[in-house]
Amino acid sequence: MTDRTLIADLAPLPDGPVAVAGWVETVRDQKKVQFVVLRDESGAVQLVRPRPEGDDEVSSAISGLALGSFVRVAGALKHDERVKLGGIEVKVESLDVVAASLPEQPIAADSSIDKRLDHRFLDLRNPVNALIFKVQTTFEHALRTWWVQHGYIEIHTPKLMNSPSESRAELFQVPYFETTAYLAQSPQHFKQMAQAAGFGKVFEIADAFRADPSFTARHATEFTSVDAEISWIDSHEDVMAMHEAVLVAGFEAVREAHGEEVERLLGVTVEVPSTPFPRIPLARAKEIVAERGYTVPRADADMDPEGERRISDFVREEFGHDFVFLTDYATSIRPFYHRRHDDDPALTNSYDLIYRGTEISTGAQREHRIDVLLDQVRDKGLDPAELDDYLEFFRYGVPPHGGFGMGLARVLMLMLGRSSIRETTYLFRGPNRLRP
Ligand code: AMO
Repeated sequence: MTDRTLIADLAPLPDGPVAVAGWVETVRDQKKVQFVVLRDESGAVQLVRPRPEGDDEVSSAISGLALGSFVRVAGALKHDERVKLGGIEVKVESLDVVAASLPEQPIAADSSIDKRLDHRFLDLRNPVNALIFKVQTTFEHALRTWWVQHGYIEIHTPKLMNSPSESRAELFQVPYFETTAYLAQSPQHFKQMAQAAGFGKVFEIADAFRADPSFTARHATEFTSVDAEISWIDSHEDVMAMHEAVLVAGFEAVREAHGEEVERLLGVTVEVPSTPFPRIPLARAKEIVAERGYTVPRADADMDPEGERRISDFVREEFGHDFVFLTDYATSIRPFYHRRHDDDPALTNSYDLIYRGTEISTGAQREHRIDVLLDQVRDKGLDPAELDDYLEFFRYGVPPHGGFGMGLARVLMLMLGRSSIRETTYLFRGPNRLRP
């Protein structure tokens, strides 16, 4: 490993010799003194070099630096309150260009998102963008830790399947030797299989694929889905209670590890939600937005994005909360595997979780009784033969169970006040984007 001190670790050191390495962010090449801002993955520091009479090797190297080049520097650390960047500077004694950059940077901080994505590796050198993925790491880690502490088993389900995992819509097909495979739209079948296997409580954080041709700020063709599934529940209420608890653990960890930096770099306060989150039946939510002047286009349809924004405004005003569970979706707009109400088969034991005006999750109790499940498959016009591998899980006894799926990039987008999941996905995939 290169012998270097991380820039973030310089400040507590006494004045004296140090070695640092990073890329050149700015150069001010003045007659009497040269300044360079050097950045590594931890932060930035000012390098300074008084210019000798007649240039020497080091001053010539600094003059010739292309922005973005990676350099290694040995020099003397000096604390000086007048230095705006952290009150320290490094007086350069030697400077090696480890890897020179091309002279022109193809993007700037204000380039279009499409251009930024074309050069994503440069875009992510911007500490504002890198911070998003530090937050993601902390958030994911906190969810995983919460689940492990509560006795969950982590599973990795296959992404190549012989049947659709959700519906025939939005399905990627790939040639698979003599047959055709489908890319998993969710781990739905296999997280339920874990309940038939007696695992009790499982989670998975993994990619899901949807051949969704939309260009909205919240749709991708490949996204990270955060999934959990638990047995021995009485209703979707048990799933919601787990869902909100694990989210609180995630938000607390982010606030503690990055709250100050998120505020400084992104101008956003990380707010840990209180529990329980408000719950509103979908039918009532539609009435509420109608009373407030917006009619969701079709009575038998899901909330549309405008309806989601409006109900979130209501919940913020009424309950001071950023989250709301919309519950009890109509059977007609839910998949065959959702458990229907015992006393009203037109409604399901299900929910969507809306956060700051956008759906981030769907959850439900599942139908675990094979005879009822078969009826529901037929009722939806599906062919039981095509779902036979899935249905087989239910032929040997499965406890009542339920779970949820949540889009990771959507949570981060809303938590960090970003305008699109293109910014909160490491490498976004959409209908027009298959590179880099
Ligand atoms: P659903 O299809 O609602 O439910 O997906 C769950 C969550 O996944 C995210 N999501 C997406 N994110 C980005 N781009 C997309 N194209 C996309 N599609 C979905 C959303 C959404 O709320 N199996 C069920 C979940 C369950 O019941 O356990 C499912 O997949 O945040």
